[in-house]
Amino acid sequence: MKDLLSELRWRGVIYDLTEGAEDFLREGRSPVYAGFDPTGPSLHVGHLLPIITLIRFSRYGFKPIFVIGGGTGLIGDPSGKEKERPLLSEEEIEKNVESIKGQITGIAGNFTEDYIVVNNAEWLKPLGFIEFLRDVGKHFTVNYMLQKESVRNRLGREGGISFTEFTYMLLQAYDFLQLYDRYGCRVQIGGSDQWGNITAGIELIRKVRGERAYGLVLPLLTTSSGKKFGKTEAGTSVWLDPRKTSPYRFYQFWINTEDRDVIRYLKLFTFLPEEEIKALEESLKEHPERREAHRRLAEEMTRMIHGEEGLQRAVKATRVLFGGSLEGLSADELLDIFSEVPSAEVSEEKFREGIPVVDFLVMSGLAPSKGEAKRLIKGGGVYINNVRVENLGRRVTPEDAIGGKVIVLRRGKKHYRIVKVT
Ligand code: 383
Repeated sequence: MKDLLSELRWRGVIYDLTEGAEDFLREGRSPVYAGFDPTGPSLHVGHLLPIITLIRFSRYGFKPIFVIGGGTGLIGDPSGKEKERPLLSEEEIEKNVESIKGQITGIAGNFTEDYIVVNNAEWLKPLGFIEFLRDVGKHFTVNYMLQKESVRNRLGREGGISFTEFTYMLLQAYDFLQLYDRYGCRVQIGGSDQWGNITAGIELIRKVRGERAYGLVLPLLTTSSGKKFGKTEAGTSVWLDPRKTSPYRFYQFWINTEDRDVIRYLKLFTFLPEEEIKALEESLKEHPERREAHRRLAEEMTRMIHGEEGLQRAVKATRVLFGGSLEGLSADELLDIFSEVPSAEVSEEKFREGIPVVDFLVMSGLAPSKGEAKRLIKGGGVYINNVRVENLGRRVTPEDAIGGKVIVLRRGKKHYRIVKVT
């Protein structure tokens, strides 16, 4: 790739740019920033695009600054929100700041050492109200603030907008000024919902320092079938925290990308070069059944967030669903992998001396009758923990329970039952 701007264009990263931004990105250099409010204990895949884009900038000499909104998070950004948010407590915000900081350094550190993570509570908390009104508020008319989409959207709505959220844009504007003063930062990026806040910062820098600053906003993603990007089938967010979304689920999220979206996502989210993505596009066209593009996307993303080991476990877990070995997987991982599979329970007591496999199959609901169970076993179509049952007289014993807790039964290629020992 020749230059940042053409790479960003080719990847489809640019939704809009402020005036002069293209020239500055071509010829100028300065740190670049994006902000993340710690409204929860974890980031989700919806936050990844600005993070990855900042890392892309770093490759062209723009040092990335990740701002964690320990101050702004106490106020609440109305952008893109239909309703006023409840305030979060200071303790909660502080806790969230720490975990989000860890997530960001965990990702950025894989790619560069030359980046900054800073908490805006550092300057927002000591800022006095009178000082704020004189040094920041005075540079904005209420008329200007009322024009912002984030405010307009709420004016006609029930509940309106509080003075607190109304003021949010000025805090983000003040952040940009602080980053300009501290680091010479002249570029801010964010999702297109951030346009109003970013341009407010550009205004402030122009008014109080007489300098130009620039903004670039990224597309808000939707899938080709019109759903909001970043949700599972069940409608829950895909989190970066492995305790909230396991690496296996994370991998599944990416590998289940619709065919129409997979190349777009490879461009937006991965660092694969143009030629490799072209080759994957070719493969998708010629051999869609191989799912090479999907697999590559899931691999790149899972490795980026959960490391090589997380990726290997996710791949292994995925193979289990296709009859692969269960070796090395824990009971909890198996419950996660098979969470959509019907399950039965057996008490530890009843189970202690073992249960004849034929009975076990009926009890679990995998076979309708003993006769059918026998027929299935004879036909070689029954598996315990993905190992074929060869012997009609076999008993299922506590030794079969993985971690003492779970037995995976399978009939044929894909009919599974989970039996939990309670
Ligand atoms: C805070 C202080 C700044 C600059 C930005 C901020 C945060 C910003 C915000 N961003 C969203 C968030 O934190 O609320 N006011 O959840 C999301 N971002 C990024 C991206 C996105 C935005 O973190 O579009 C999605 O992820 O900009 O909604 O000085």
